[in-house]
Amino acid sequence: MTPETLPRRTRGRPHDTLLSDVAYGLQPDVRMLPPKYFYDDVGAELFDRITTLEEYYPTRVEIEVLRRDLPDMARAIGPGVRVVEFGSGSGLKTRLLLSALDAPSTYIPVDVSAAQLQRVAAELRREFPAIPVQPLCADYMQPLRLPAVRPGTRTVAFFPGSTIGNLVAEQAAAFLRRTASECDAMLLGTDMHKPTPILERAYNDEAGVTAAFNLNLLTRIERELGAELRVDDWRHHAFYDEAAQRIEMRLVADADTTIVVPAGSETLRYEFAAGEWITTEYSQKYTSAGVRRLAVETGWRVDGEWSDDAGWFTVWLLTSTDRRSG
Ligand code: AVJ
Repeated sequence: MTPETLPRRTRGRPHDTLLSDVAYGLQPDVRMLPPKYFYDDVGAELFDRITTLEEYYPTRVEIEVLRRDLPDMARAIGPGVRVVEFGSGSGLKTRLLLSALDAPSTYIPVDVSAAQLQRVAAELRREFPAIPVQPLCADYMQPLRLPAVRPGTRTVAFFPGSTIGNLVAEQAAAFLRRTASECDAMLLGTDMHKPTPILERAYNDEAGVTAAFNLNLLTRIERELGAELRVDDWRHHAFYDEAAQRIEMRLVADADTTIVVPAGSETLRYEFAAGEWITTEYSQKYTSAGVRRLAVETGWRVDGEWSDDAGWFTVWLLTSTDRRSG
């Protein structure tokens, strides 16, 4: 397994692994790691802390919109729906949604972490004894295998947090096209384009929690892959790329440094000169017109748009134009 052969060998793998994605992503002409690997136990904890930071407005503002407008959203969605959440729904947003809906038939959290799913399922069953919880352990970026449903029951996807912003345009389009064939409706959260200083503050908090979240990716690679690297040689960098309308997060080498990754019988070495970087996350910001265009191009109709007064964050109700039911 030499770096030169990896792109071919890893392309289109059904199950990406940390090792294959690191071996591919650290190559000199790639230098990019998928943000999904941020969320080990430590990373999930750090992300929870990010959502409570004054600078990080998206979670707070989305919850504000949900608190105010969920009655409206629930009326538009209708009674008896099956809710499929992309992500394990550990938080307040899921509770607000399940409380607002009229007699949801089932709640299906979809997550790759079985442990996380079991925790969430146990909590929600206790809190919502009338709603069957059927966790699905899966990568929601792959086609879903949802359980069969009684004819007439509509399936509504819940994808809050602007997590869709981690996907580049063509991935987001593919994801929406696929889910339009799997679900009847979607409640989607998107973080909106806004002045650069506000966005850059949100990803460069004073307390350094976002920096720790970014750098934890290196600690994870060190621990889980037995890699040799020096975390202290790296620093967090996040900026708003106004042309692309997205936050880009990087790990920047502060000194010449090396990452050595054991891979079976081989050892992969990646050299970085001071100032070189690895891109670790894109976080796309949207305009209303942009979301509308993306939705109609991927098999959805826009049936609702709810934002805070400043227009910082929007929750959308999309209805699939790709299915007969509903
Ligand atoms: C969970 C992907 C929506 O992009 O704002 C927060 C992750 N990264 N701070 C985002 C994140 C740095 C977050 N998403």
